[in-house]
Amino acid sequence: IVHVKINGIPVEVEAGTTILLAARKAGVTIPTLCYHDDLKPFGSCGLCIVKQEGNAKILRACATPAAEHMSIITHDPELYQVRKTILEMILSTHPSSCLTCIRNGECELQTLAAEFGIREQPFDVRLSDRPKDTSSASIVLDPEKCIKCGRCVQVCQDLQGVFALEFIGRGDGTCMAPAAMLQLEDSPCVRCGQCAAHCPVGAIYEKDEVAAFQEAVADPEKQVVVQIAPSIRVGLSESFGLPAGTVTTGKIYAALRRLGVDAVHDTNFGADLTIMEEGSELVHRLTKGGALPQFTSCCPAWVDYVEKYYPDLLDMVSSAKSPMQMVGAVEKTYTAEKQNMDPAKMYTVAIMPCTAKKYEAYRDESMRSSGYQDVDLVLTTREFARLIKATGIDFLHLEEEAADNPVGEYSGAGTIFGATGGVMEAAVRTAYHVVTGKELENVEIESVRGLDEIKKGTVDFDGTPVRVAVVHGLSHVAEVLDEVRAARAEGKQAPYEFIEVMACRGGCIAGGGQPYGATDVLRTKRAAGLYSDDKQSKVRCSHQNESIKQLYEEFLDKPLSKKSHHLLHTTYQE
Ligand code: HC0
Ligand code: SF4
Repeated sequence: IVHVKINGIPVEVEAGTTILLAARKAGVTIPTLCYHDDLKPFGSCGLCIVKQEGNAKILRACATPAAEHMSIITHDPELYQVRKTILEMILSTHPSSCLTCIRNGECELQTLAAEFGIREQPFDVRLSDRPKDTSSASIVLDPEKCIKCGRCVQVCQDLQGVFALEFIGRGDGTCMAPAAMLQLEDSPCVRCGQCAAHCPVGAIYEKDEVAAFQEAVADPEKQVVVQIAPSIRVGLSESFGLPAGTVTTGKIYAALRRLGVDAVHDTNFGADLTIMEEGSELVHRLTKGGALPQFTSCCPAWVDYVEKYYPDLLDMVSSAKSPMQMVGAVEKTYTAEKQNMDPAKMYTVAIMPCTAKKYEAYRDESMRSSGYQDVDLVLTTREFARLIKATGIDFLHLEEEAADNPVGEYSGAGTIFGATGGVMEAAVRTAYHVVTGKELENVEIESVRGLDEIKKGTVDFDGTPVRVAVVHGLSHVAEVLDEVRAARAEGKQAPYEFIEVMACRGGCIAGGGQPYGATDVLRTKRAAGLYSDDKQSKVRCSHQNESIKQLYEEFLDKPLSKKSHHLLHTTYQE
C-alpha cells in the first residue's frame, strides 16, 4: 500500500498504481487522449502531465507509479496552459469538420477542446493528404483525422495479436496504416473493429450503412425483417443514458416497429438453433470420430483469424454457421413459406455489436443457402442508436413489445451467447442432455464466466469428462492454438474436447460496434445484464425452446439432417 496526496486529498493505493489511477480514486480526472484502461500506457499525447510538490520535474501521470508520500498537483494555471497548447497543436493537424464527422458528440478530442474553451487556432493547419481507406466491408480508416495517439496500433498488436495496423513514416508524416501501406482489405485485418472502438476520434470507424436501412424501409417492394443480437439488448441502453447492464429488449422491439419494419426477430433464436447443430456436431465428433477439439465458429473475426493464421486447424472449427446467418437462412425459407412472404422481396437486417458481421454477411461460402443473400444488411449498435435518435423515437419511454414468433422465441442460453463463455455454457446445457438424456440440475456453469483470458474446466457428462476451454481477446488464442497444433503434430489430441473463441475481450458485449468506452468494469456490468436476463428466463436451455422444436418438426427434420446441413452449415477458406 502506498499513501499519496492528490491536490491535498489523501488516498491509499496498491504499490505500482499510476498517478492517473490514484487521482481517479481521489475523484480527480486528469485529461488524456492516448491512455485507455485496456492498454499499456503509451505516453504519446502528453496531456496527463502533473507536478510533484517539492520537485520541479513534470511527470506523466499515465506512466508514473505513485510513490509513498508523493504529493501531486494535477491542476493549476500553468498545467492548464500547457495542456491547452498541446490540444491546439493536435488541432493544427486535425480537420475542424466536426459537424460532418461520425464522432460528432462522441469525440474525446472535441470534448477536451470544449472543456478547454479553445476558440481559435494559433498554429498553421497542416492536414494529412493520405486518402481514406474504404476497402473494407467493415471499417473505414481516415488518416486525416488521426491524432497519432497509438491506441489502434496497440489494440491491433497487443490486445488482438493481429498486426494489421502499425505506425508508418516519421515525424509529421507519421500515420497508422497496414504495413507497406496496403489497403485494409489486403492486410491481415480480421475486421473485429476493436481499433474503431478504441479510437478517441473519427479516424477509424464502422462503415455507416444507416441510409441503406432507411431506403429499404421506404421501399414498398421490400419487406424488412430485423433480428437483434444478444448483446444489443444490453448495449444499446448506454446510448440512451441508462446505466451499463440495463436490458431493454422490449423497447428495442417497439423501436423497430416504429422504424417501420415488417417483422421483428431475435438472433437469440438463432443462438438456440446454433446450439442444436453445433452441440450435435460435437456429440457426433465425440462418438463417431472427427477432428477434436471442436472450436466454436460464431465469431467471424475469429474465423477470419484461424483461416489466415492457422488454416491447418480449420477441420476442427465447427461447420455450424453463426446464429446471425442461421436466422437469415431460416427467414428466407421457413418464415417466408409459413408467413406467405416472397423471399425475393424480403430484406433481412441484423443489428449486431460487431463490425466483422458486416463482412460475414457478404462471405461467399454458403451465405446464400436460401437462394438469396441470407442476411442483406448489418448495422452496428452505434448505427442503430443514431437511427433511432434521427427518427425522433423517445426510446426511454417506449412501451415494451414482444418479438414476432417463431424467430422471436429464445431461451436464456441464447441470451448469454453475448458474453465470453456464454456459447460454451449454452452448449454444455444442451450437449449434456443429448449425451445423457437427462437435464442438468444446475445450468449455471460459473467456471466459464468472467474475464480471465483463458478459462479451462471439465464438465462431467455422467461419468464422461468433457474438457473445455474458453478464450477471448485474439492475442490469447495463439497460446491455445499452438498447443492444439503441437499435439496434432505428435498424432495426439490436445487436452480439450471443445473450445470457445471470441475475438473481442469480454465477448460480443464489448464488440467493435458497441457504444464507446468499454473497460473491464463496463464489460462486467454488460455481462451481468445478460446473466440476469438468463436467470429470469422460464426456458434456460436451447433444446427446450418450443419454436426450435417446431422448426425441426415442420421443416428441418433433425440436427445435422440434409436440410440442416444445406441451410445451417458452411465451409471455410484455406
Ligand atoms: Fe455475438 Fe452471436 S453472440 S457472435 O458474440 O454466436 O455479433 O451479441 O449475435 O451470430 O447469437 C455478435 C453478440 C451475435 C451471432 C449470437 C453468436
Ligand atoms: Fe464480433 Fe463478437 Fe467476434 Fe467481437 S467477439 S468480432 S463482436 S462476433
